[in-house]
Amino acid sequence: MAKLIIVSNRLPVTLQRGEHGLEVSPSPGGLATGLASVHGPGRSLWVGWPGLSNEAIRGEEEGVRRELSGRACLPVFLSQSEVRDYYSGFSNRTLWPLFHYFTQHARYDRREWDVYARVNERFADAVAEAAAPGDMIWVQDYQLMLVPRMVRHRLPHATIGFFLHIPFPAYEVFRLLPWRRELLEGALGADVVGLHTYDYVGHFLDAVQAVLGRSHEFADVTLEDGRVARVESFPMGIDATRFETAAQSRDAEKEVARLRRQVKTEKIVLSVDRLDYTKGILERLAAYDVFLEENAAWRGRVTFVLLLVPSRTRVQEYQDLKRQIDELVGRINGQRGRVGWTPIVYLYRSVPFERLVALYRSADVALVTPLRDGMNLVAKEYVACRDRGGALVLSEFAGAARELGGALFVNPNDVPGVALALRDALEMPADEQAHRMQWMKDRVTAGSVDRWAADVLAELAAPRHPPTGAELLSGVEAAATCAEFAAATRRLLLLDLDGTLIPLAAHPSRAQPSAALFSLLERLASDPRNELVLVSGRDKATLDAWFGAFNVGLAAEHGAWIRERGGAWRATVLRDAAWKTRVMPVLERFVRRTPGAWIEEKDFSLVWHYRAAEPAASRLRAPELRRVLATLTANLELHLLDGNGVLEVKANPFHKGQVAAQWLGQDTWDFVLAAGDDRTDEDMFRALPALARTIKVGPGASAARHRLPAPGEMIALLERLGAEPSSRRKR
Ligand code: ADQ
Repeated sequence: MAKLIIVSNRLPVTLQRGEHGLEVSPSPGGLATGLASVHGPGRSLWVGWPGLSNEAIRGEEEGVRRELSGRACLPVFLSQSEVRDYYSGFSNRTLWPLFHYFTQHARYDRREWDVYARVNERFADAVAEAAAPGDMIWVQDYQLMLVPRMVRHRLPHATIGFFLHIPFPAYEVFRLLPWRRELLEGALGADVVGLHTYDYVGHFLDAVQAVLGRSHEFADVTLEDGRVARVESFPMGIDATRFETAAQSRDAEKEVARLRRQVKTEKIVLSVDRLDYTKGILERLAAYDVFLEENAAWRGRVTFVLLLVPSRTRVQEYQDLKRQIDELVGRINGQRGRVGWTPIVYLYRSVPFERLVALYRSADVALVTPLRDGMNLVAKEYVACRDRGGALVLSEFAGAARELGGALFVNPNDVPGVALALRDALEMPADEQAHRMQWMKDRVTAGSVDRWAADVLAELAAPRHPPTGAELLSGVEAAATCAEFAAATRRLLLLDLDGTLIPLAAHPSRAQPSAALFSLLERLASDPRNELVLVSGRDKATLDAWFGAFNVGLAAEHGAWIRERGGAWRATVLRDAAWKTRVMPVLERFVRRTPGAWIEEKDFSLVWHYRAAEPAASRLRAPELRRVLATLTANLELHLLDGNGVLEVKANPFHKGQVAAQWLGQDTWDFVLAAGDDRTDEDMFRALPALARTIKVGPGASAARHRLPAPGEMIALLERLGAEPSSRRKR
């Protein structure tokens, strides 16, 4: 039976050396709990580092393997120096700071990069060895960005997903990396590249365009080998039910009561993070200090519980930050505290789940103010633990801000602004708190982590685009084409002009059919067995001037106008809604996140109505949706219209696919040939049956069966058809 192979830096269990030798305990963090629903013996295999270096487990490797294999885990063993260079080094001192816009902390060390690449190879080897045909491989996060491509090399036909848990930065920041190309190509080894938000999707696509020169169609990137990688946003959630149930339990109640006895102030403000410079901890403390300074009435009535879990303690920046936090907490408590009141209760440790839930439950305000955060699950956990009240102050730079519309948003660099938001949160009327919290709770419950994993896996399981190789038309195939043509009596030829039969020129007015081309087309058109249709983006006046006297069908402006043989020009009203199947899910997502918004479907457009939506929600979502749609539809013939309370995506209803369909339906053809060179011709190729002879002229991915290098070769092929000896011309 096919299985899922999850690949991450750390396994969901960690090895430790205890009193009785090696011990196994669950790894902390959201990923292990998040994937619990899909991971288990018989269903999946988890490949990762077990948390102890080779030196520490020397001689016990086999035992470790056996122990882990019972938990469906496959270890990748790393030496101390590899952990230092690959993990603490390149992952956490280059990629982590850079992707969070901390360019001043990022260093570019060639040696560390080499080790990073080598360790990634090791992971890819382990995956390739463990994978059986049909398995799905899902690679996690920035430590393993090269793995998808490395696995693709080893297993060209594998189904591979990649998910980045941290932000993908704007191109101007990403381009600082000396290894930007390798990292992008690495990730694009996957069939599906997942990111938390559409902003990151946009940044990723920008980088792909700028660094690799590859454009995308609705976030589908076509690669050199014709493979298509889909880039998509999958906002990760939490196990909301687990938090909710625990928060309502009797144990939690007891724990809350105990906490309340210890913290005697009227209100509790809480923050929970890994100790990391991206989390904005110093700025948050400064804001709390300003809040106390400016709101004398609150002094003595509020306690700030600052819970930090130790993280990356061997990295210098983290040690420095720890010292600065210690000092600042000491200074604020020393200066502002008094007998009977400590403004900040500072805990530097990991707390068990039940305590964490009780803390969320007792906090009147959660201050979640990272300077940058891929998602931030703490914000969601707080929401899941609340009943009615409670207020969330949330940084606009956390991915979670895209979903939790009921929060009070802050720019964490704006210290007075955060102080103000904290006061507003503490003084917010109960009914407003309840209303905002309910709105967020609905979101957190609907977007659970199970759902997230299921969505990613469903996308991975979805059939991919057919391979778009378009092989060079060989001599044998050319001969076969001629033979088929000769044997046929009802032949349809759909030919594009510019770039296909007429070489492209700097300006369209300079590109003209040659005398030889005119005579070739005339010859083909005069054979009664042939139906020749010239399908162009040119206007009808130009086509008339060139071919008005010919016995051919004409389609101008990509099919907006059609002239059948011997007929007059007529406007077409055609419809095709393939694009809607891609745009609709995006609009639906935004409807789910924007209470009161709805979608209207028209023949040529989809409309996202937000006039009746919650004003706070639509203020946030409408510009975001506009940006998202602009990015996704950048290379398609779709227009985006900003209306009054509406956003409309409108398609050009005419394209060459409809021209092809129209002529295809007119007769029973025994030979169909279509040739074209650009994106607009792809619609034509896709509209034709598999047996049709479709030819892409020039380089680039295509849905056509075959390819010819340039118009010269295309004309030569048509010359051969026109001169076919067995063709008995009746004039
Ligand atoms: P993190 O940077 O670790 O994750 P976050 O999403 O907030 O950030 O997750 C932290 C987790 O650790 C939460 O589940 C929280 O409950 C727990 N935690 C924090 N402090 C704790 C403490 N003192 N005791 C016990 N538990 C504690 C990275 C990215 C995020 C992204 C996640 C998931 O940086 O942006 O949301 O991955 O993709």
